[in-house]
Amino acid sequence: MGTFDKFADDPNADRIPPGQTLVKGFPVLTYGHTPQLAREEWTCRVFGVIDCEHVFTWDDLLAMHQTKVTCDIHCVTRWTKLDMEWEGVRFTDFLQEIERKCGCIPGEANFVLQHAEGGYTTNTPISHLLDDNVLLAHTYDGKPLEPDHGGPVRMLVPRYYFWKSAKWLNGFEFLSRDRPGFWERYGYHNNGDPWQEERFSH
Ligand SMILES: Nc1nc2c(c(=O)[nH]1)N[C@H]1C(S)=C(S)[C@@H](COP(=O)(O)O)O[C@H]1N2
Ligand SMILES: [Mo]
Repeated sequence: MGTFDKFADDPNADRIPPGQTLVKGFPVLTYGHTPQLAREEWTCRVFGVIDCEHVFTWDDLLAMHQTKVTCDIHCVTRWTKLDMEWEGVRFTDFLQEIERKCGCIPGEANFVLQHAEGGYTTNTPISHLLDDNVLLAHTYDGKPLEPDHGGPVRMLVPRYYFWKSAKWLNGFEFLSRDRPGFWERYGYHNNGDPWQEERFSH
């Protein structure tokens, strides 16, 4: 009671990080042009400090275990959208496929740089990608993911601001030392936790 009275009329208040506002629609935030890629044309190259390079295809992705995720998304431009429904392949399941092709992921591969069509990148410690709801997502709201939102395949990393989820995903680079991605080089926070308001690095 008392301090929490202001939340009494909003059952979702504890799901909205500081400085965020709920939206009903699904805003599009893209730097540059929107690639138009058919699902069958999609590829994802894995490279860096792993034992081999490998290119996965759409058929490879479809053959992997498929997972549905319902999550809340927080964008650094201050919108939050609740209960978004996605489907795709868990990053942890994808990692197992990488290990099958390339051998074990070496212990020195502590960071991952997501690469996207058009040159966008974003970096995270590999540990941030091991949550059950981190997906290579190809379906949103029961429909193929639209090009504006990163279709045919985007990353989904719900626990961090949405710039940490690359649209038009086309590669994972494994790194022994962290390397800032596109927005991280332009002053966005390296970590990007919405609950800590890690928006900018200065
Ligand atoms: N390839 C690529 N991925 C990207 C971006 C981008 O410009 N290019 N923008 C990022 C940012 S800043 C946000 S907030 C989300 C927006 O995703 P949406 O357009 O589906 O809302 O995608 C992220 N991933
Ligand atoms: Mo963003």
